[in-house]
Amino acid sequence: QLREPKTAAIVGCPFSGGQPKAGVDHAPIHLVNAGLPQQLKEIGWEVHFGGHHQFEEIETTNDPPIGKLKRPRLVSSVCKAVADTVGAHAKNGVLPVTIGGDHSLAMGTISGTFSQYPDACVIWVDAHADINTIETTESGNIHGMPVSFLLGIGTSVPEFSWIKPVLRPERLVYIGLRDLDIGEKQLLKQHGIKAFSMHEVDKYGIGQVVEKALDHVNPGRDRPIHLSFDVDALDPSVAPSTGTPVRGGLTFREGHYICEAIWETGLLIGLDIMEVNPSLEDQKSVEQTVAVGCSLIRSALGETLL
Ligand code: 4U7
Ligand code: MN
Ligand code: MN
Ligand code: MN
Repeated sequence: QLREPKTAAIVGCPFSGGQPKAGVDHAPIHLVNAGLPQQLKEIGWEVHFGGHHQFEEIETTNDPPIGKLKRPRLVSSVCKAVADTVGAHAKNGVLPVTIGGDHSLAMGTISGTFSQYPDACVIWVDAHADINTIETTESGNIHGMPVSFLLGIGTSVPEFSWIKPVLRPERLVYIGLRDLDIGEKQLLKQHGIKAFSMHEVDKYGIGQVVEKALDHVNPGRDRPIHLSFDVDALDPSVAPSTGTPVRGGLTFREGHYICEAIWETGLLIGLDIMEVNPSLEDQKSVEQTVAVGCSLIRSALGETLL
């Protein structure tokens, strides 16, 4: 499906409207300034990067909450623009590598890749399930909700009606979960969604967890894979600069192993690296988190240890 020579497009999304903390919008600039485009060239990719997304033209002055949802029109418009960009890259046989920004952006990235690969599956690596609906959300922060929109569960919100329910519950699997709201636990059960929490990572080891996760969403190893990686899946000692850190997360190697194993399938068609926030913690933590973001991307794009 991907063209030769293998080509990646860096989709920088300086967006923070899906959550309340400033700074997550600066992550794409930091990852690119840390040398990401050149690093990908060095591992054999042709890289398209035409500057970061500009969301300025999007109207934000009159955007009152809908139910509890905060900045709903802004988030929707931004994600729609991202869906169009990511969808165009997918159509051209280019691998879209989206750098957030907050995780609400995945409504755009997954809508984009699934427009071209409707039989794809999603591997969602996160401390959180991001599956709250307008009924279950307590925070109203839409970065905790993208999965519900993609599944089409919960009362539909007209402002988001462009999002088609492209994702089926059996084509979604989580790795790394450890901080779910009560309503989210119920939704996972109700819809029979497979999840490997940190408990399963401890029990089976990351190698078996990734194998089991792939067996669930991709038993024939023939479906395209979209990997949506929230850096808060990693332990805060590994990725400290993120908005909603939760202790007890993936080690550096566990995180990279997931990326390496998905690359090895040869099925990766979309990648998101979300929720790096260079305004949080000290400078050393920021540099560490930005570097981890870059190295997760390199691992998912085939960098090998030997
Ligand atoms: B992230 C939360 F309540 N569940 O809905 C919520 F705990 O993209 C957190 O995974 C969401 O970082 C975290 O606000 C969203 C909360
Ligand atoms: Mn800022
Ligand atoms: Mn997330
Ligand atoms: Mn998270």
